[in-house]
Amino acid sequence: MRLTVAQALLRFLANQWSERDGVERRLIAGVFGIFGHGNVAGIGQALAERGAGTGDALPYYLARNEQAMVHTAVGYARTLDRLSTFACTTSIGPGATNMVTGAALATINRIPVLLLPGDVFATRVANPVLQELEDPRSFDVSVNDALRPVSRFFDRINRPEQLPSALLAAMRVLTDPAETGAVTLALPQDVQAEAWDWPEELFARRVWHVARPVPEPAALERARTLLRSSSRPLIVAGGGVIYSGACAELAEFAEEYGVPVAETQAGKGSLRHDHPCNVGAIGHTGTAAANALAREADLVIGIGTRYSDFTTASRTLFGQARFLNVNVAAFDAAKHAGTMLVADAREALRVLGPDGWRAAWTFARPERAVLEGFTQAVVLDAVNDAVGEDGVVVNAAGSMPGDLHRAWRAAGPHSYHVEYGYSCMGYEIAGGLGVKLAAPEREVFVLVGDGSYLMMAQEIATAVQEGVKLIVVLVDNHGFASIGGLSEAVGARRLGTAYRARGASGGLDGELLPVDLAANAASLGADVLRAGDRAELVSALVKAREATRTTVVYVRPEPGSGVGASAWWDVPVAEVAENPEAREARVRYEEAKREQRIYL
Ligand SMILES: Cc1ncc(C[n+]2csc(CCOP(=O)(O)OP(=O)(O)O)c2C)c(N)n1
Ligand SMILES: [Mg+2]
Repeated sequence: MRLTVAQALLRFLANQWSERDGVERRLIAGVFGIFGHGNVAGIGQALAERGAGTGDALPYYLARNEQAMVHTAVGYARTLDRLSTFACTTSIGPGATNMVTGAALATINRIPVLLLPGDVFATRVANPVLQELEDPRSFDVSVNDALRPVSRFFDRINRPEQLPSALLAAMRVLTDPAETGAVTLALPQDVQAEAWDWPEELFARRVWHVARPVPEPAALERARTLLRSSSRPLIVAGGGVIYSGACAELAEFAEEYGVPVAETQAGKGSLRHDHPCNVGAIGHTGTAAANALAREADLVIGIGTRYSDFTTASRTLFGQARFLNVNVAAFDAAKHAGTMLVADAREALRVLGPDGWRAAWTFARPERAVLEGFTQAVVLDAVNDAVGEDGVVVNAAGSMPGDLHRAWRAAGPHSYHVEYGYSCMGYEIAGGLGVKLAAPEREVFVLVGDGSYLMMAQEIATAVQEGVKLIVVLVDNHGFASIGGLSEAVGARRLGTAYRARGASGGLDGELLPVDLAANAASLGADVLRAGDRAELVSALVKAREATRTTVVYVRPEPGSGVGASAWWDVPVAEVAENPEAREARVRYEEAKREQRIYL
């Protein structure tokens, strides 16, 4: 079949399916793209032609920023347990490098996205093309090489014949639960438009079976032996529990063997918040209840977790516990010199428990704080009520992720969507759009700080364009509450963390800026509601739920609402300093650091 490389690529993608537990879905749900000279005549032409020829197999979406469209693909794929995602097409140069941050976020969170940046001419006849990086040492380098370290598979299609094997490799990585992340196929702009005679079988319907590896018998025996020797086990449930669909099995295991379950950010919602075995969030942003257990546990059973420093309180949390790590990726299973059980979480939980064994300790569940005034904690509590049983909350960076991790009452595995692998300011609205595209029947509540909003608010226009309804709760505290607090704690005097004009002293300590973010949201096409206290917020949230259009609820809570941390986080403090706060902070830092356990 004679087609251009771009036409062949799209025809191939439209025929790829994922399958798990007998359910098939389109692996590539559609294409997000921003066009420029690097993709308009290749992928752009092919998309236009396919739209006319083959209906809605690969719908096209126009985003406002290339980074944002990768976030949207991540929000979508995470909501669908990584079984379906979007392709993202860009021009060459800035359009392509705008995706680097999105790619890093996807890979760090182990979420599949397919990136199709345009690239400089393979023939090089017309070079340097507009936006080409010229490396005097090698003509083989382009800006797209910046995507290599943040991609789990990267290839550049310099000749049409290279396309089929590159496509198969790309689909394999996207659908491999241990390998998945950003997959990049860089497409030189001349090659995209080049025709070739393709074998028809390239376009056959192809189903990618998403594996559920079962534990190796000997490894299972080692894990059971370890469990039998433990009387105070604690489960740390990570995102892998949710992606595997292992929540029911986790609940059964915890109940049957009497094991408390603590949750990471990605794992929050693995158990309902009111499940008797759920002791809440773990780590630096964890509950006092979970962290107390972590300090006493003799065995940590990590399931589908990558053990970030927030989870381990920078390796100060788990006293003298040993580790049993259930993970589909050997890389994660081997962490902390753990006993490795390389397997799908659901398959492992079904067979893991040894006969007659039961944990021999009692545990307390976290207590609910009493809330007053109109602090951030009160805002989150009111949003929590509005999200209810069927909504979803989305967030990523600032002071909210910690408060949410600790205090949010999650109704289920897909009701809590906090991106905390990359904690990327700007993910919130773009990611929320992806969540809503994946779960149109649910109300999606995006919580966004003013700092994050100012980085990437523009996808509100994309949501309006698509008629996709989001509820965005915009929390304005005039700057970086999170980093402001951290700055003070490390002796950096809150430098550069408030949105204030340059003042008489020459520093950024003048008047609050006359920036009206509510008006900004309205200008992007959203309906906007302002709320000044809890009662107004509650009624605004009711209105927002009833609305059919994207609605922004704008709040300015009182400062100082953060709940104190019950475990440490390693942020190195200046070893020498003139200011006394920094010197005092250094003393505290060195003291805390002594608790750090250098696991293998
Ligand atoms: C892209 C990006 N840049 C910088 C940071 C570091 N950082 C983390 S939180 C934060 C401030 C967030 O401000 P805002 O969204 O207003 O939330 P608040 O802390 O006020 O709750 C910064 C700068 C980040 N996480 N992501
Ligand atoms: Mg802020």
